[in-house]
Amino acid sequence: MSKQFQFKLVLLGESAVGKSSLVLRFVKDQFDDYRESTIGAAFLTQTVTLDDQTTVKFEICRDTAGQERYKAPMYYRNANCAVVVYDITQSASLEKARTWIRELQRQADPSIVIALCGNKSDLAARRQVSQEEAKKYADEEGLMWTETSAKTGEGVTEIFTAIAQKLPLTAPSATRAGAGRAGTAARAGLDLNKQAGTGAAGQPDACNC
Ligand SMILES: Nc1nc2c(ncn2[C@@H]2O[C@H](COP(=O)(O)OP(=O)(O)OP(=O)(O)O)[C@@H](O)[C@H]2O)c(=O)[nH]1
Ligand SMILES: [Mg+2]
Repeated sequence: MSKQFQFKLVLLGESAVGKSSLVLRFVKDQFDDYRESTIGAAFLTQTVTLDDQTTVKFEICRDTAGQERYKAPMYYRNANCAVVVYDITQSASLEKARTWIRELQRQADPSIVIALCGNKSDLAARRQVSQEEAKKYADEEGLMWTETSAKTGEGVTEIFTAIAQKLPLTAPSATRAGAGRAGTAARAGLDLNKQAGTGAAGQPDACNC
């Protein structure tokens, strides 16, 4: 019997680091060089297939504009996982990411899975944040870490798949990650199946945050 798990994912980070672009790449496999700053919160879904039997559907909600920080607790309340994004060409954006992570560690559900994501890896020639520095910080804090490019697609599927693998898959259609980190034993043959799932991938939907 196949099982579908559902988790709420939020993206946090300074304005213009590429949060909306990462979602657009993940959900629709598109990129827009002139993406406008997010004003409202869009709600999208995308499904990752872990194996023949198991799919993880992400409700990607509260893709907030970086400026809207004062509304933060609303955005990550009930989130099962968070992608905290910085721009590898802007060292100040890593500082902002650290602030978000501290806040999540203090205020979010203790079982939240946090991934630190250095976006714009295609702009490595303008790099201000070294991989060593970011990885060291992530290791110290026990976070997942990777670099991505929403522009080229590098690392994007991988970060969401890695999150899906780390989430506690204990009950079908789980909407809360309240069951600890159980059920994360290694699963072979990971792949992303963008067509899978019950909902139409990429379609805005009602947000129940
Ligand atoms: N070169 C490059 N540009 C990127 C990448 N990701 C995003 N951008 C560009 O960076 C700018 C900001 O991207 P957004 O996705 O709007 O950033 P955001 O974090 O959602 O910004 P706010 O909604 O204001 O918080 C846009 O011009 C994007 O085209 C990337 O991986 N590489
Ligand atoms: Mg945005």
